[in-house]
Amino acid sequence: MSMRATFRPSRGNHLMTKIDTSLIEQENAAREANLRADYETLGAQLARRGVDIEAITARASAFGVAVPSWGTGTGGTRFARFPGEGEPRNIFDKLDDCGVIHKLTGATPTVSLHIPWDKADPADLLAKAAEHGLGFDAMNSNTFQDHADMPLSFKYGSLSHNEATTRQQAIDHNIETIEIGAKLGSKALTVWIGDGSNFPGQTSLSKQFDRYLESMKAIYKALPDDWRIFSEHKIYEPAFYSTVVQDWGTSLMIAQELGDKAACLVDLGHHAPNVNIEMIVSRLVRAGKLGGFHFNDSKYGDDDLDAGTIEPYRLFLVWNELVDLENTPGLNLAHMIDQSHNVTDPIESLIVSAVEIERAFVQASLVDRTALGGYQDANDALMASATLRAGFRTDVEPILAMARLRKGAAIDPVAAYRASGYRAAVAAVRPKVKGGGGGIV
Ligand SMILES: [Mn+2]
Repeated sequence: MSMRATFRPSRGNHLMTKIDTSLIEQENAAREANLRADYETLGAQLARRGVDIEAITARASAFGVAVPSWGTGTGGTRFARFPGEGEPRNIFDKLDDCGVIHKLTGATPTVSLHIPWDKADPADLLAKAAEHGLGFDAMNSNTFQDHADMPLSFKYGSLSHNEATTRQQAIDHNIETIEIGAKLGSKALTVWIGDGSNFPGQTSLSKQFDRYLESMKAIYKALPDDWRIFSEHKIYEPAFYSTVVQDWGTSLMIAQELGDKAACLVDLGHHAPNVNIEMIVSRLVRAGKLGGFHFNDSKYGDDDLDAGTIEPYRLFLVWNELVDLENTPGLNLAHMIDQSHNVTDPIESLIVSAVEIERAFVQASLVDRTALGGYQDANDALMASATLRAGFRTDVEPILAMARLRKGAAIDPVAAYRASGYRAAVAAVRPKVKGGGGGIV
């Protein structure tokens, strides 16, 4: 498509595409003494609880979550998008921004791409990713909007469309996304569709789901042996009456019907309000069908707010299940962020979000599971709950910061980012984008 000809990686000029290592060292030098004092104090406190701080710091160091390429640009709502300064112009700018996030946090070693938005020559993508030491996580297909180079419209559906020709177009796009991903070292395809209906009676709920399953089986057949396919459910939007893959029950049916290479992807914002998401985690792990996560936060619906900003305890409880079940045979989870940044610098939001997701993981790692099991067996609800919350209440910032310092990332990533002047530098070469209609949500 036309983007392919236009988007080329910039080489050999003076664009700022990285944060200087010396700047991070300088920023860290100003904070290192205080960090070491805080780390020692926390280490002594954890030792009294029978926890070796170094073992926890090693877990924090090994932690990684994928950044979504689309998260580096300003998102928007159905009503409007207000672009920021120095918005990435293409996937190569996005990969530069992802490189900045990883260099400062040391916690985002992979990027999740979206086709067609990120379509480019795979060799160029690999070269740009290598510049930043980045790899590629799950690929995302897109049949929730029309493509300039496709003859048929997805207005009335894609994989579940009532016309076989439109379903085939959607299947072909998913297979092309797999083929691009295979060249990039990705090992999974995430499928989320907007198919559904806006009026009762508009479509046959049963036939529509049958058509969807038939299409997914065709995509499944095209998966390389070492690939997985993730089914991502979402309760509503853009179809507001019914959605084909609306909840984890349907997602589980899909994964079970497709086969061993199929699993469910849970997006934290894709549920009805107050749904017990940690229980869904537990059930899907039990079924051997939890494949991955899209982290974000929400207040009312699929808000795509920054992880940990609204309900940090819920994020902790999800991680508590994941840590509790982490030794389940065959469990292999893809952790990804899926957020829309409307009023912040997307790089700063992604930095803070990655750290908050890691924080919840580390706090969950502090839960005394032997004591918790004992209280559960004794029906001591009060002490069981208190044991859980002891992990959540612990300020693990010194552990997170020490893990970053040791891998050459920043003790205070947002402060280092602001000190670098990266946004102003890229704004000088990335033309200002005009605001407009609704963004992608
Ligand atoms: Mn998602």
